Amino acid sequence: MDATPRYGVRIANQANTAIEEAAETLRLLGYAVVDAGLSPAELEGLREGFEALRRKAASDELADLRRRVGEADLLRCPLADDPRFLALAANPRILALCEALIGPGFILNQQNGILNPAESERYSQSPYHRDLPYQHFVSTRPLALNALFCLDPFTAENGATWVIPASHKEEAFPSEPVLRAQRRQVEAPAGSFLVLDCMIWHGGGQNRTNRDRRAVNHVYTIAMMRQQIDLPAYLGEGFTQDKALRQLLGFQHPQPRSVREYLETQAARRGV
Ligand SMILES: O=C(O)CCC(=O)C(=O)O
Repeated sequence: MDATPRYGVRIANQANTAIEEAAETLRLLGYAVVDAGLSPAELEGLREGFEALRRKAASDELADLRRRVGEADLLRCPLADDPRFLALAANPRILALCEALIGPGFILNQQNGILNPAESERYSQSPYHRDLPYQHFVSTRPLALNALFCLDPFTAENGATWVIPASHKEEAFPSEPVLRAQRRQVEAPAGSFLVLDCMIWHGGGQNRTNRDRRAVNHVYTIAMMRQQIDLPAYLGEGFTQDKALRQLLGFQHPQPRSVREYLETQAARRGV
């Protein structure tokens, strides 16, 4: 690619791969679209899995509780019930992006199936928010990323996500005129991830079509942050012995409940 004419430049970024390009875009704007690299059959399998879990969630023992807390359009932690969602959480392109931006040792904080319902005014993710809610700070590196997998295409008609570009670099929520002038709706094809710096202000759009718009979000964080659900406790010790998956799911970062447990964890880590 020919270099764009410029002058006075002494320092310039280089992006030689799609991941490097996405990482630079995320640093600059706080969002980027990344192709997951899945086959049509894999994408279809995830859609089937999503529908099966939705049917189960509509009538299982937690259905009433979900409705009471306004979570009827959310599927919490689908990877616990279907290995296809575990593979999605471990997508190599997203893990490479997390490695580049968060650094080694990041963990999965949460995975949720999200439904933007057909012909709806709003849903749980419509109001603008940060994925580290109630936080107002600027950090030089991302502490957390959200990789929102598009099971369906994200379009202006079905409520693609609105973002306020570069708002991860400002502490405060923008003023109303700036928000309205600068917000941008990000369209993305099915099978891609919309990746967000967790400090960017964003919200789901209005779905004006007669079909639900389905997505699966993944929040990855530095290991010091508490997971939404304690995944090692929820999944159980026998869930996987794969070392990389155990690191991703937080098994390598147990929270000791006593000084003895803390010392024992340290001794096990050092092999002493
Ligand atoms: O559904 C969307 O478009 C936005 C999802 C969202 O806000 C989130 O995952 O935090």
